[in-house]
Amino acid sequence: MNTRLCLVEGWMLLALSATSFAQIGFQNGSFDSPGLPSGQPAQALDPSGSTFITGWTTVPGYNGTASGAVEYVGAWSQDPGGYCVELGYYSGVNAIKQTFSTTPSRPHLASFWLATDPFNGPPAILRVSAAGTSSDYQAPPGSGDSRAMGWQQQSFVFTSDNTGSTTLWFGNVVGIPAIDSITITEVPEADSDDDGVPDAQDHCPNTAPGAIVDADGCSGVPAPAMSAPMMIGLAMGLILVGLLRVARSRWST
Ligand SMILES: [Ca+2]
Repeated sequence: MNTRLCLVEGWMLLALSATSFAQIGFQNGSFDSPGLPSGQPAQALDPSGSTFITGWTTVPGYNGTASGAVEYVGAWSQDPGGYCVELGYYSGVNAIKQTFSTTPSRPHLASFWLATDPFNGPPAILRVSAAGTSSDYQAPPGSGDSRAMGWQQQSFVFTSDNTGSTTLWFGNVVGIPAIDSITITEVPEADSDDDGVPDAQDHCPNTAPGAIVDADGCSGVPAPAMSAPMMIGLAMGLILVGLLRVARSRWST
């Protein structure tokens, strides 16, 4: 293998390792499965124990009770042509959850879109929880227009425990929050010298940029003590001093 090819492969590996990757076990974050028969705009689901929505189960809400319905809604989804879910419909308390595999003890980012039922105005409050962490989110007020719900994107960060799986839970605390388009991303481990070996496993945490490294993150070549611009500046300074000395010696003779 020639050196150039090796370098290209090294950079490809670096690029791959620097890219966070979607959580493979998580499914149907946009609620578009199973869908509803043509002409049916919504389906009220039992507030606990329904597995109608692919990958999801309806469960008791934040206070341990399950009432009202989880509403599976077409037409006003965040993703055009799809479906979304409304929690706490109507004047109820309920939640949905999904369990999926996760790399142990890694930070994860859950992104989701949030709105309030357009015809039940006061801003809804949604609770999200996973792996012992939970956060509340206030949605914008109901817009009164199902075609312009005022969807807002939100982020929830959690660290997976050491069991190899995580349960993500969404429930209403106030009103009727609508949720849609959920994605889970594992946050890549810190890699200060960007050599593709995470800091926790890197025996040489300061390798030169672009160096080809082994499994321990070592290249055998120490990092330069000075940056390239500093070295160029120093070289130019030395040349200038040299020229001044030559000029001075000429004038003094
Ligand atoms: Ca959707």
